[in-house]
Amino acid sequence: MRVRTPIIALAVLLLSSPPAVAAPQTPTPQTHVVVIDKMKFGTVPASVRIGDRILWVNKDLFRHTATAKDGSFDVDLAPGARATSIVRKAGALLVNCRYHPAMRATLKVSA
Ligand SMILES: [Cu+2]
Repeated sequence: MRVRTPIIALAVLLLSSPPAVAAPQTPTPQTHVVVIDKMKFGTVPASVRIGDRILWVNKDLFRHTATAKDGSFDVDLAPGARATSIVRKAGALLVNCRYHPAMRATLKVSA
C-alpha cells in the first residue's frame, strides 16, 4: 500500500489541473454536415468558422472524396462512409472530388 497513495495523489492533482487551452472569447467549434449523394455535394453550411469541423457523409452508391484545393484536407469516402475534416483557414475554400472533378463545393470560411 506504499505505492498506491502517491498514485492517487498524482491522479487527483492531474484531474484538478486547469485545462491547458483556455480561449474565453473563441466560439465553440461547430460540426457541419455535408451530405454527398447522386454525384453531388449537398448543401454546404452558410457560416463556417476556422476550427469548425465538416462531417462528410457519403450516401451515394459510388466512392467519392472531399478534397480541399488548398491541400488542407482530403478524405476518401467509400459508399456509406463518413469522415471529418477541420477547417483551418479563412476565405473561400474550394472542395472537389478527385474521382469526379465536376463535383465541386465552396465553403465560405470566416475567421
Ligand atoms: Cu466523386
